[in-house]
Amino acid sequence: MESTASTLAGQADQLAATLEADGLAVMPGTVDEQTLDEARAELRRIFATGGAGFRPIGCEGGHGYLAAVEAVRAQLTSALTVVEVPLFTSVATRFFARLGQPCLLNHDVIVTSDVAGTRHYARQPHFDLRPHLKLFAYLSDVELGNGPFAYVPGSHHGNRPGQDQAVRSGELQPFAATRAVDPGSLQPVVGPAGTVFIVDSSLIHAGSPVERGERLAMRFRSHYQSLRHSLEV
Ligand SMILES: O=C(O)CCC(=O)C(=O)O
Repeated sequence: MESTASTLAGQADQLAATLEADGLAVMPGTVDEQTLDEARAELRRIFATGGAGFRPIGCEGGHGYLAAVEAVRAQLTSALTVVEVPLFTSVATRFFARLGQPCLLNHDVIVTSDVAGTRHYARQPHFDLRPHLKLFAYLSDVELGNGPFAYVPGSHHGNRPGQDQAVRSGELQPFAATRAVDPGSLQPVVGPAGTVFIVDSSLIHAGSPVERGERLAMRFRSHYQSLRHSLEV
């Protein structure tokens, strides 16, 4: 019988290959209902109180808060069990090995609630200013009408040279360059609550508008140590 370690390594190899080819890979597995309920309650408490250690990220008509994970760990005990899993660590380690630079795994977290009319900077197709790996988790069912994350498969390849250069030099590209992109054909990621996916931030992507219901989500960012997020969006 195959050992757990070699099964994990095989899954991580496969996910890392999908991430490399497409720029996005959906993690296998499901999250149990109790964990989802508790994680949702944790996010609702942050939205209701403003959450000690979090700061708002400029989201009109919805909620969006950002924090360093270590500063808010106690407020996200169930939410963190969804994403602090060995499979992600294995994939992320493979991803960051490409440039041979040290990284900070799950360094910061953004928790959001998008409803009809919510507006924020991520509606516009872009790639991210600071190259990183994003771990995205839906805590509500996400269908076409309620704001799926959308991306152009393979578009990270075109943006990579500039982003790799940013990592090597420590100099970010101009913000405007990250928005002057051809949105091509954005493909939505739909899935039930508990869907978790990994995104190469060099990918062209956007948050689709919500037409009905709510999209409750969290995203964790893993950074090259040299270009860690300064906790600005
Ligand atoms: O909210 C979304 O679906 C998109 C988020 C996004 O663009 C980002 O994290 O850079």
